[in-house]
Amino acid sequence: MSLLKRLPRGRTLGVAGAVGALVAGGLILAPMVSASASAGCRVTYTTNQWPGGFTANIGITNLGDPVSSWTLGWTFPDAGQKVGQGWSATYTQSGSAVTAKSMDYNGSLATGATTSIGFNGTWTASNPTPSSFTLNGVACTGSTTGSPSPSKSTSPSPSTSPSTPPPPTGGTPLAINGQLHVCGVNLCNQYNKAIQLRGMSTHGIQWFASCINGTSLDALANDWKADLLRIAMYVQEQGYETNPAGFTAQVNNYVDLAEARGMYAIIDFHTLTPGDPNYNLDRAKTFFASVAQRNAAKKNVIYEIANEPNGVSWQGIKNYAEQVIPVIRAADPDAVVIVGTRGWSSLGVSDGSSETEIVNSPVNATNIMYAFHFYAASHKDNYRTVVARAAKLLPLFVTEFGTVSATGGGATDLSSTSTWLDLLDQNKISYANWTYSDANESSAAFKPGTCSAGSYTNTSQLTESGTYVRNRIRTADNFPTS
Ligand code: IDC
Repeated sequence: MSLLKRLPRGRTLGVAGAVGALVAGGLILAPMVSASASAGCRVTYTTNQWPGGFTANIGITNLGDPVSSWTLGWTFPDAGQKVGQGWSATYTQSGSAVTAKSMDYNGSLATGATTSIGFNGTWTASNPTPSSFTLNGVACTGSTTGSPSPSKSTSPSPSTSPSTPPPPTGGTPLAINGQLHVCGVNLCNQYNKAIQLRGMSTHGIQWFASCINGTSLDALANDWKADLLRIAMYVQEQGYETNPAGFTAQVNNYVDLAEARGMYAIIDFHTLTPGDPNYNLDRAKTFFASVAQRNAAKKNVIYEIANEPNGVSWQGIKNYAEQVIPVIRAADPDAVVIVGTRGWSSLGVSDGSSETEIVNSPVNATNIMYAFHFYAASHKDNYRTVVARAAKLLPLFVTEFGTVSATGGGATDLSSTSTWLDLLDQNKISYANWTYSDANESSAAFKPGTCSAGSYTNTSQLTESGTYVRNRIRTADNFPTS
């Protein structure tokens, strides 16, 4: 895995590299496409609609021999349905007939590989779902026509089975792991293997936007070798509530910057004061409907619906989650969602409770994880005992931790931090450190003035916390692909 970690970010091995790897593995690949080539496809088409408009998300799975480009075709059942702005394909509509042609970067589809495209559309009378699709002219029935080519029929490799994605075509965390999902108590990658993501949280993006830009995120991806950026969008304290459209756009921009560098992005609805997330329920629904629709086709987005509930019961948090999660699912059905927990996301411990209240009354939703936060100088063995126990029962994600006290300041406690991170590593619990900023407080990774100076790779600019956390994060990942 250390080999993968060392690949330059953004570099793509491409199909030729993948084929070479198969040959090197002892398989015999037919160099030519014979007349009996196999073709076939499966298409999923889901929509989120409102009066007059809709978003369509389309999954295309190639069940036949590998293709280097593709055209998906379908006919709208209603003459009033129109394709508007689309992504990940070039769309053409003539009457009710639509074609979506692949782009340079997603035209290659190995046997069994899936790619996702989508568009925003409009409708007038009704908006029925198209029922038949073609890929390169062949009907997508979910089975294949023609004989499989010899390479496929003799291949024992799971990479060519229709249910397993092909090998990764790049070395970034996102390229290797693809769309994530929750499996048991773990976070799993596209190969259904448990993984741990390690990265950094922004400070409040209303205050420290100067620290998040292409240059700083190049450093986070390439120098820190981080897998993850958490985008802390405060709702109060001059945050989202003061300018919903502006903060939504800022978050989306950071999602794109992280994606371009092969990193995952947690969209953190950073509620803090007041502590009851229901205070922001309407804002949360509006915000998540928008970001989930906009980012539905992306594989790097994880939604964190409430940062640190406090002064509120678990039942109150659960009620909130069960109203916000369906809003996200309607637009982005396959993304992982993280739910904050009682007592500043302490699994209830800071309120004298424990994980038991969640185990006994979990959020009624699938593909979700629960947040746990710690500050190493404040939270020690009694918290670790609960996390060690809860890790066997609940999918946990440490979306925020500090090496310092819960104030965000004070002395670092690197001994406690190291004990914590070892526990998280052992249980493959993903984490993000507070903060990738130059705030004048000891939890910040950079010394004051770093962000205005604009260079992020000189280690003399790191604080004690930044030095320690960078060294932990930049060790090799372990992302199994088989
Ligand atoms: C802190 C910031 C600090 C800011 C304060 C109030 O570090 O600069 O003045 O918030 O907005 C949390 C919260 C996180 C806190 C952090 C440190 O999620 O917003 O940031 N902390 O106090 N939970 C525990 C600690």
